[in-house]
Amino acid sequence: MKLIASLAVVGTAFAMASPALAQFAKPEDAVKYRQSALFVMAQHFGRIGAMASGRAPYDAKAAIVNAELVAMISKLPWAGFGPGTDKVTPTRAKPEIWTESAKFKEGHEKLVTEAEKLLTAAKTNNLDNLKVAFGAMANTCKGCHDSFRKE
Ligand code: ASC
Repeated sequence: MKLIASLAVVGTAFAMASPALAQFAKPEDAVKYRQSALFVMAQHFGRIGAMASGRAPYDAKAAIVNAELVAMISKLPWAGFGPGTDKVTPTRAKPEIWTESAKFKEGHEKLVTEAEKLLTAAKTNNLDNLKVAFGAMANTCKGCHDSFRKE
């Protein structure tokens, strides 16, 4: 009984320490996953950006569809930055992601919040609201890129 209880404690601790990596067969998959998610998010965010900057005509329905995808996808990449995924190349991920993990977490949590605000703004069907929320989210993207992404 004692042994089972100890194993349960170890198992729980392990699950809490490495929830992210446990989802991937190998570190290379985690890196491919996070890069893919960031790429797809950037495509949909970029379509909103085109409307916000006037490079594309404002289409309220398209803005909502893209913002829904951005809000959903914004939650995904972070699971791919688990322990042991810092040594996989090629990557522009800086070591600070793992040495300043609290700051990194704060950044990606802020991104998810900004993405929700972007969706809320898109649903107002008002281009000015969309522009404001797009700018706020773009700044959040940039903040983390400045600290945690190599040029
Ligand atoms: C984008 C995109 C990013 C961010 C960033 C904002 O559209 O692909 O990575 O915005 O450039 O500063």
